[in-house]
Amino acid sequence: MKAVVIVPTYNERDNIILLLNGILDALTPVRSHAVSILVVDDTSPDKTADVVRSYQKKHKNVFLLLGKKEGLGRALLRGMAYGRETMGAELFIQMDADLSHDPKVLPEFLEAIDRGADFVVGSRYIPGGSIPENWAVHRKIYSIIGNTIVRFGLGYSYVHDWTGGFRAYRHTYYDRLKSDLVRFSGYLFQIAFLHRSIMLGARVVEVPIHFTDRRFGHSKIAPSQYIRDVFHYVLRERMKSTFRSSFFRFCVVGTIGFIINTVVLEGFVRIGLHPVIGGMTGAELAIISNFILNNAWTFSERRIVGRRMIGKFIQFNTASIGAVIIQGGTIAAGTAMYGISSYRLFYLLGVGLGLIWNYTLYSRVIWKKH
Ligand SMILES: Nc1nc2c(ncn2[C@@H]2O[C@H](COP(=O)(O)OP(=O)(O)OP(=O)(O)O)[C@@H](O)[C@H]2O)c(=O)[nH]1
Ligand SMILES: [Mg+2]
Repeated sequence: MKAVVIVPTYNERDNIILLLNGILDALTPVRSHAVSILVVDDTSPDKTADVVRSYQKKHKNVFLLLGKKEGLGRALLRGMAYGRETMGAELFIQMDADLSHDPKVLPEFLEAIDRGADFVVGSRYIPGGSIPENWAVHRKIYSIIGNTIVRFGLGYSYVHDWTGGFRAYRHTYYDRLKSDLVRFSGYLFQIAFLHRSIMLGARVVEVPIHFTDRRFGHSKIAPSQYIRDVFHYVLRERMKSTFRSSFFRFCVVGTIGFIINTVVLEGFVRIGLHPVIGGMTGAELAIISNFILNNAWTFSERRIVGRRMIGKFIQFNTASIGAVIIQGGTIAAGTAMYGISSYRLFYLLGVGLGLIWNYTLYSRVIWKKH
């Protein structure tokens, strides 16, 4: 596979040669992939680019892409665009230039890809991996808390390291996500790229890494705001996925149906009819409302249209009759045992039981996935 190692740099002149040597040493024995290196430098004032240019004279598979400083996320995207358009990259490897990422593990990344991984994550938080002992306590806390919020907040707890920048991924994830990713910067870029790739079905494999503190130069990423940004991301994504989830929509539609059902029941009781009749009529009207709203919204991606709707409505109604019978039966049994005045309690119980019945039939039968 044609692989491109993308190394973003900003003022890394003291590190870059050591890193390039390390990458070439580690990858020269690898035969299964044709590897090139692309340094994406944001015209560093310390003239990192000059050092790379002189290195290129002896190493034909080292490339340099210059740009203006727009942050790490943008630099990576620019590097990947160049990798795809000019270098024919099928696989990207991403690593920091400051010697925090040990190139010796690169062959392991490639082996994971060969075994079918789509997205390899260099992980500090699995057995065999580590964060620097000499990191200040606040930095350790930021990193651990940030990663824990993301892991459990997004609900993909099998991935342990979300914010690191030592990764390998197939080009498809860049191709499909590039326009979506421009709005994320810094650590959020790393989180969003991995998260969105997983949502597209990427098989993630973590390889343990020891993260060493940078030896030369200065850190560029400020931890301030970091936890807040991570928290906002997780919250926003969670709300989006909840709103999109069919069970949430089913509950909203069901609440509307419940209101219709209740108003009819109470109206019938008030004009002197038996609650069983009120309950069943209300339930039927709620069924009609549920069918229309679930079809238009809850299961919109499996929407039933045209003449099939008539047949489906009959099927839906038949299925929902189960809920009507459950509700009527619960009210009948309850009021027979505890007197007519207890009907509200058994109405609620019947609604609860009917809800389980309905959701199961709607998602498995009426709007079943094909
Ligand atoms: N091209 C480019 N590279 C950047 C930019 N910001 C950071 N980098 C590079 O991205 C990598 C990671 O940045 P670092 O500053 O090391 O961030 P960090 O690893 O979180 O923090 P320290 O290791 O403490 O410095 C390094 O190779 C940087 O040179 C940027 O705006 N443009
Ligand atoms: Mg670093």
